[in-house]
Amino acid sequence: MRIDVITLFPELFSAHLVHGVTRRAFEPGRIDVHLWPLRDFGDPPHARVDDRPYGGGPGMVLLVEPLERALAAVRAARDEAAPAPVVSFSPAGTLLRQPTVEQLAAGPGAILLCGRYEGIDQRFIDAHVDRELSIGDYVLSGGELPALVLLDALARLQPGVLGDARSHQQDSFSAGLLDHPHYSRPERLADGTGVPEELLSGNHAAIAAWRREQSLALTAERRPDLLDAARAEGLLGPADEAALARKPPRTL
Ligand code: 4FV
Repeated sequence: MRIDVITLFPELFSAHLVHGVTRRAFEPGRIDVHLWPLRDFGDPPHARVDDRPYGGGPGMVLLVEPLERALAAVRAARDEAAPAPVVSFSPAGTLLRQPTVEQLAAGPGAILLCGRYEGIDQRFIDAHVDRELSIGDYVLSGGELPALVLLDALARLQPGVLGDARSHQQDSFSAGLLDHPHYSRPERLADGTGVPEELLSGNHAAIAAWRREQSLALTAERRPDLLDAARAEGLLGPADEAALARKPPRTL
């Protein structure tokens, strides 16, 4: 998969691509990330990429022409058997959710456009942007962090990236539910706090049942919207409904 990133701050990406469990995803042949400094496509003589907004008001707006030059260079560099979608990031975008990540992971990659300042000239968005994504209802100073969030979520889905493929299958949301709580050594803390005995039973069926019940209970409490969606997608079985009816005590 190839991901091209058009950004004023390519240096914000370099560190993330070489650290942590996801670094394996960015090795050649997996997710090929190409960083395109927008300044390289700025208007001569001063490589200008932004200007004041028509109608006045605070801040600056990213200009159409430098962005179009950058996009043309990216398109020329990608062998576009299957043209990749242009994705930009703004609070006005569709909230990024796991199904969107899985959809992008199954495709030819993407061209990520990182805005800055007040935003991007709307004419560029109308003419060239296929998807506008949001990572949440707050205002950031640029699209780089949302782009890194998407890259991290994509990386986790690359085969062989997570030590154990089950990891992302059991991730929150991949089963439509929030993840169950996790415990590790010591079995008992200095203050006497222990670990749910189900997890110490060695009985894998009982452990799986306990974890499922905890996921259901936590999702019912914190994200009933997800539970309704999981129910609508047929992801909940009779045992799940029985567990929900029992309202298993949550350990958290
Ligand atoms: C944002 C978000 C976000 C808006 C103007 C960048 C900023 C600035 N993007 N989810 N929340 N973007 O705040 O995706 O250019």
